[in-house]
Amino acid sequence: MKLVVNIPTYNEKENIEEVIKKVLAQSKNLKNVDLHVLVSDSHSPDGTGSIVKKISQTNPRVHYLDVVQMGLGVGVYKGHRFAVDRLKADVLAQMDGDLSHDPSTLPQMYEYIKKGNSLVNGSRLMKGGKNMLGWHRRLFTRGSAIYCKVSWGTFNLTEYTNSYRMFTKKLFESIDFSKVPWKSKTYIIQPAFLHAAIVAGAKIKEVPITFQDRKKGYSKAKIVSYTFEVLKFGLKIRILKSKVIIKFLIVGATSYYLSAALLGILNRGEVYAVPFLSKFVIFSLSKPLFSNNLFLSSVIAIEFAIIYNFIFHDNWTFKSRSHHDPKIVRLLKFNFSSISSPLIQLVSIHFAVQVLKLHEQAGLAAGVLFGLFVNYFVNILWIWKDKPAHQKTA
Ligand SMILES: Nc1nc2c(ncn2[C@@H]2O[C@H](COP(=O)(O)OP(=O)(O)O)[C@@H](O)[C@H]2O)c(=O)[nH]1
Ligand SMILES: [Mg+2]
Repeated sequence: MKLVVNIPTYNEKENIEEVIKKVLAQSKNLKNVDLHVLVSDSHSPDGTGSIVKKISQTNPRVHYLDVVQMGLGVGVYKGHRFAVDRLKADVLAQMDGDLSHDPSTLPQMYEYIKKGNSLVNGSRLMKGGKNMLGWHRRLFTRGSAIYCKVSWGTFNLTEYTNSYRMFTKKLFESIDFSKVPWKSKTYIIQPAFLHAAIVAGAKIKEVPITFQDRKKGYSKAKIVSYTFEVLKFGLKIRILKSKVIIKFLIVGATSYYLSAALLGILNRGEVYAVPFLSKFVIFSLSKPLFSNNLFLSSVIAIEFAIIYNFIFHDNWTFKSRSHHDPKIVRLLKFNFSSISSPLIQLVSIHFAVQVLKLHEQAGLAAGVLFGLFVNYFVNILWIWKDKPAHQKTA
């Protein structure tokens, strides 16, 4: 089993030799592991490159890669790519090149990989973890974690902006890097890579780590622009996640207006601009189509709404989800599940009036909202289940 620890660097001449030595010293705690170190350097002007190249000439476990362009994400992505393609790594790890991360956590991370996890995330924020940076950096770490948890909906993960991690080659290969902003000049690669791993179906385990402040050299973090990118990234994910719900509500609202108009035409021969305000007649026939046959008109209008909803949900709202059942089965399931809404509304109206002594409209409003909620989940858990298998990456 070959493990390559990728260390992205920019101007780390005071630290890099000691980091390499300390990582390789973990060999004794990593039984049956062929441990290698790769330094992915952004052409540091301070001579980091020549120090690493010199070590690599005498130690075959040490490798140097000049990624040329600036950016932590460039070092991370190109370094791992090189580790997989050229060094034939099976397992990949990454850590900072300034001794902030303690290499003695590597064996524990590796144990979790061996147990079947595809990514092990070092966390300063879980029980046992520590962050020894100044208060404003601790605030950034903690604030980002809360923000990412809420905007991504990942309440099981505690840490998002750290870069001490280990993962399998298989996971790395299953990530779509065209969607990861690895060329950015901020450190957005750290949360973005984690998110991409989640999307790729990673099995994640967190381990507590202590993050020491660097003793030598200087920090290249640009916290203001990094904060801005973390906010932007979370917002993008939230919007993408909300898209399906927004489509679901648009289809529901338009179907209500169309079926209200149809009911009016069938039952009375009139369409109101606002469904139940007869003052605003916008269309009128000389004679209703089903001259006051309320039952028949209602059934037709309701079935029209169900079919309308089905067509749009099938082709638009839930288009990217599984269409595993034949169309007729999906339509029948949808018809069946649509009955739940009026039933919920009926119970809700009676419960509001008779038990809670509230207005009947309050009962209806609560019933409509609850019915929508139930319908949405029945749709995604029963009719348009999950993503198609070919879109699953791990
Ligand atoms: N390849 C590469 N590595 C970088 C770049 N900027 C920072 N790093 C490395 O990323 C790691 C973390 O950077 P650091 O400045 O210590 O940030 P901090 O720990 O958040 O204050 C260190 O190993 C840096 O040398 C860059 O532009 N390219
Ligand atoms: Mg640092």
